[in-house]
Amino acid sequence: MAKTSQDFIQLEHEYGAHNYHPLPAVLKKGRGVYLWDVEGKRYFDFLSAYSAVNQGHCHPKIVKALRKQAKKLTLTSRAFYNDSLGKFEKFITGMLGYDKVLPMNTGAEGVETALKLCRKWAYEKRGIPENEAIIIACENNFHGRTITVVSISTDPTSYKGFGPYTPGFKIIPYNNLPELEKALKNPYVAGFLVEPIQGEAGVYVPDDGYLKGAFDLCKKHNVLFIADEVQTGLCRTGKMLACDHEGVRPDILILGKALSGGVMPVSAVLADDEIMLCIKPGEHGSTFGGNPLACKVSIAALKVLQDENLAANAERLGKIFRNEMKKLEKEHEMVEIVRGKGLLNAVVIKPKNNKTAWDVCIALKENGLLAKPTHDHIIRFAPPLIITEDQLMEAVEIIYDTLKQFK
Ligand code: IF1
Repeated sequence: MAKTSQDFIQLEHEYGAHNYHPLPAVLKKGRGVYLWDVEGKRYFDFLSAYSAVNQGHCHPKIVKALRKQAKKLTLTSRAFYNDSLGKFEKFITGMLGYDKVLPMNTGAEGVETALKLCRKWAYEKRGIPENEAIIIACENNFHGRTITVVSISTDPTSYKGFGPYTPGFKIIPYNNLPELEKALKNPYVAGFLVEPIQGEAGVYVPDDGYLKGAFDLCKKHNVLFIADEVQTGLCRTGKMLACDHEGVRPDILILGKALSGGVMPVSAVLADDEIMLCIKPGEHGSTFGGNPLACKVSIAALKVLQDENLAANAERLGKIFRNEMKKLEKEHEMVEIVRGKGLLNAVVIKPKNNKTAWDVCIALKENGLLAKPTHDHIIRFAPPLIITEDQLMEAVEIIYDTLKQFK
């Protein structure tokens, strides 16, 4: 009977695919900003399941909605109507200001749905010849793990060995308007898929004005601006959507992760009728997309974001966090730069005495804070958005003390 962390790690090694290299923390309980491992040790969660638990682990209001609906009706499939989907659709389209929403499950499915919508719109509304549509994406993107999505990745870890790749994409540098303008000269370009901040790439925040400039260029060429806000959306960067920082309203908006508060997979694509109605009945969907359980959970998760003013909290505490980390930049040679927006931040670690970001994360874990390096030298710090200033300062202390160990 597995009891210790090592027992559970061994079980996963023995019986599970080796498609991850997790930090050696075996977690059994989560509440708010905290996680507990099987030995009862408590941690600050500074990854938030990659921004899926913005509302904090096991938020009581979201769990209550889950339990209530789970006893009534969990899944009907879309072969029939149900009494929860319309309520969810009305709620989220009203909240975010779009005509319609197409509900799916994972973020990757949301991205695939957006790509299909864009292509359909290209052929039906833009008059681009069938099968000729081109969608522009950015270097160092991360949009998920399906074959079409890894076809546009520039990270060999994501795409190598999974070819042949889906055609119909053009990759350009991120945060580079002249390159976008050049690519838009191709009359077959139908869409531009972009993360408002590149999370996996290491929390790359583009220059102020990039999103607005890109949006305006897309409008000039009648090309759809498609925002992947799976990670940056839902208050993570200090606004409801990261695009809100520049007043950009994406033509197609992709959400996931915190759309359920981390309770179950829920994703969604929002667009206005001119785009959304290009997909006709029977042309797209999924077994679980828009299931009653997901709908009720998601309404509760969205209400928590609003009721607890999580965007404002992320904005305020993110500034405090970056100020504290910037002090570290001065004092500590391993801390190269700090960057981020709201509570999506990253610290670039300069390896010292062959100690890398991984070693720092192991030490952080020993000191009670969980974070994960992205690539070899960047540590993303993204706590649940419900974190208080006191909790944040306690976590900053842990980061300070841990980095001192590497002096
Ligand atoms: C893993 C990364 C983050 C995403 C954006 C779509 C998706 C993601 C901007 C797809 C998912 C997850 C996937 C997860 C780890 C995590 C991740 F490290 F992989 F890149 F957050 F940065 N768009 N990101 O960030 O959503 O299908 O996963 O629901 O694959 O290891 P999904």
